[in-house]
Amino acid sequence: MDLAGQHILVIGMGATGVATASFLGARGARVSVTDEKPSASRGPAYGDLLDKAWLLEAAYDESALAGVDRVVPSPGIAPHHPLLLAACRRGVPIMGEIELAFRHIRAPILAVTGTNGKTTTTTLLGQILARAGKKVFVGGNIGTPLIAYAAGAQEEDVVVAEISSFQLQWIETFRPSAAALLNITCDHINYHGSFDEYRRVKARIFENMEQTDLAILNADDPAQTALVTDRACRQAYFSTTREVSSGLFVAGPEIVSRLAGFPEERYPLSMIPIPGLHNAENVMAAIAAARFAGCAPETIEAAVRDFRGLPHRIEFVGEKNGVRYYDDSKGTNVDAVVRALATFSRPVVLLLGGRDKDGDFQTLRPRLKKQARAVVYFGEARERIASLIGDAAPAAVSAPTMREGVMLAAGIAQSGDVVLLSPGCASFDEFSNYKHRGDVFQQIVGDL
Ligand code: UMA
Repeated sequence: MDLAGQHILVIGMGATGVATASFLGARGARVSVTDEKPSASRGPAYGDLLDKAWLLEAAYDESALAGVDRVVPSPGIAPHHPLLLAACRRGVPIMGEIELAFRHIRAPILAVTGTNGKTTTTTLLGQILARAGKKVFVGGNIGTPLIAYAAGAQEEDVVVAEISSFQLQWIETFRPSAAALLNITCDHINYHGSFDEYRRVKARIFENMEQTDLAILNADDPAQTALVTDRACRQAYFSTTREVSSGLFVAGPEIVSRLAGFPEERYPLSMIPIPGLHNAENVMAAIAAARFAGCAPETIEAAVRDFRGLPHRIEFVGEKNGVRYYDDSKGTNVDAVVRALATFSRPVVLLLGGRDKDGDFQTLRPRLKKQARAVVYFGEARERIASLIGDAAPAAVSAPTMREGVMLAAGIAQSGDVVLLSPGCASFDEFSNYKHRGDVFQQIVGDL
């Protein structure tokens, strides 16, 4: 794609926007940039752009579109953002960062998407490939934007990319060699407008895939039924509940792999060191992609055995007076809370709250009834959530901040219980992100 001489507007100057502007500028484009934040508070990486001759700082309004050939929005810019609506009205093409990166990346891309489990699966897949001796870049929604990789030397054999629905919004030709869709449950409705639209955008990950490519799907997820059956690419399914003819499934103490083109293989479930059936799903998806990429079963098993999981995902923090504390700060939607609860057989005191994302909290009712000793509602969303499901657990209390919530939980929990931070909400009411929330939680627990 020839970018020289083009005038491109990049919206949002976070990690993606700054990397995109640098990429475009280095290829001879004139780059206008805009952000709701004033220039001075856009961070040091943005500051480094300011001396570039190709950079133009534009106002955060429709005037930014004057004379531009194309718009590249950051993933966080919602599709109904006024600037994007104005670009559509004026006929200015919109291209996502993932699309731009794809057009310049040489290595095959193994992509992972889904509402929950993306980061775990992406990380595990990266570790399996590295263990198999491949040079691998792991990036995308997990951290380093793909466009930053596209800008570099690109010496890797393979790219493992975590891809969010936000990033799929503006793709055109993006075609991963293999793509796993782990699950689709209610999330990001504020951004996409409806669950159907969210589901439609998620499924776009497969839309350009061809016969030699592999789509990996969850056979147990009703939201995925019939998503790819009409596609040209190969398909592999995974299931924890039933036998599948092409793919992987859990049978007793084993994972059975029946991938097309491979002999039947078996992996012990006990090789998976991270708890929960949802992690068996993540591992099966990673196995399918790793076998497709040429990794041997022994290498896969060894890498899975050594996998230690990720911070803030049902992470054991410590034990105090017989109560075990777990940090699942990454559990920012209701489905993640259901999954986290399902990993425990002990009574749970659940910390739920933060900034509401319009989650369907009613779906927690059966789990809370079965497992919760109490729920502590905290943060901005506490009143709304309590008004919806406050009667679902035997006890319910409420605290304005997470810190006060943890103190209440510590007072309620009895020896043998679990205190679980799995907030089902975003963190931005009190913290800069979920990592910050998890770090603070761990600090509070450490101080107990
Ligand atoms: N901004 C505006 N107007 C808006 C919204 C944002 O000007 O309406 C500006 C903000 O002031 C800020 C910039 O845009 O300066 C932020 O852009 P961004 O939100 O796209 O964030 P990036 O820093 O570019 O990070 C993005 C992903 N963020 C989002 O999708 C919200 C990161 O995923 C990703 O790691 C990174 O690109 C590299 O690919 C984070 C995330 O929360 C972890 N993702 C969501 C999720 O996992 O659920 C999808």
